[in-house]
Amino acid sequence: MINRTLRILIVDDEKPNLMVLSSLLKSEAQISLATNGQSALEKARSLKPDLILLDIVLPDQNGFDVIKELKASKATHAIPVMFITGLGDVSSEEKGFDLGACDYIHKPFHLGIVKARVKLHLTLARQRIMLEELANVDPLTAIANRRKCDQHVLAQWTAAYRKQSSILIAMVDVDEFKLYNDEYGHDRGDNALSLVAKALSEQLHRSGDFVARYGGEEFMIVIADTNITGARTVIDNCCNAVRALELEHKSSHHSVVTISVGALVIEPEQQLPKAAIKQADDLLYKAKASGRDKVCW
Ligand code: GH3
Ligand code: MG
Ligand code: MG
Ligand code: MG
Repeated sequence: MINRTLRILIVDDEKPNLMVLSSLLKSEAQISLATNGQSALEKARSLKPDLILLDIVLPDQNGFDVIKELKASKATHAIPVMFITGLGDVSSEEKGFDLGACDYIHKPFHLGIVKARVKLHLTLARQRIMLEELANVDPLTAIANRRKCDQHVLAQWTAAYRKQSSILIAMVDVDEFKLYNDEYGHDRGDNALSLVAKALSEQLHRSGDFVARYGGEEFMIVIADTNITGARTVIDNCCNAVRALELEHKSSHHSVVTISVGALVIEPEQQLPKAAIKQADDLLYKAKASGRDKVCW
């Protein structure tokens, strides 16, 4: 199930069209409006709609140029665009599809047909969101999975390389978790992992902060644009937050569930992601060897 309302951006320079279309579609999605190409592009970037209804004849740039810009940008290329236009000739329609439109509706439009086609594209959007979630989210903890993590690390590394900034990579592992399962059973173990994931997420407030379940009882934290001081604070907060859950763990030396962390701040010019992850792993091993419930830098 998708837990958010879908969004449609309607772009048309004629106010009566905007009024008719928004009143027709407001029961299907949250509606935003734009009356020219520039504002359409801005709203597409900021609102990230699930569907754009795009007029072609607009006062500034035409709809073909707008879709070209949408498709050229990483932030907007996946948004389905449906033309709704007075240009009824076959070559315009063909051009619209060539440029990546998902549909092409002629004006004057028939209300029932517009609604039916919009509903179809919203259904496809919902299915796409669900597939993305299945591909990227760990079902037990509801945070990102390993697949998403690998993509994220690579994307952050590339961005940091370009900006000449640093990123934190931290490998987190729950201490003595095999013994936890042995003592309290697998279900309680699952529940503890969910709570640990939630505690870690709650310490990561900025938009560049990221946590994923990397494997069984291992998590990875990635923080963009950071320095060693900021990074240390966040990681210490994560360890404290897990300890503060006070999940009883009788067979552990620490008597509650704790984590060990191997962490480093990398400068992408000096280190590839794979080498950084290997180093975080080695540091984690050191944290384990030196008694657990520790962070090694
Ligand atoms: P260490 O402190 O050295 O990390 O010890 P550990 O026992 O945590 O490490 P080990 O690698 O020996 O065991 C990891 C345990 O984590 C064993 C495995 O059953 C448990 N685990 C992994 N994934 C899950 C899961 O999804 N649910 C539960 N309940 N347990 C899991
Ligand atoms: Mg127009
Ligand atoms: Mg482990
Ligand atoms: Mg462990």
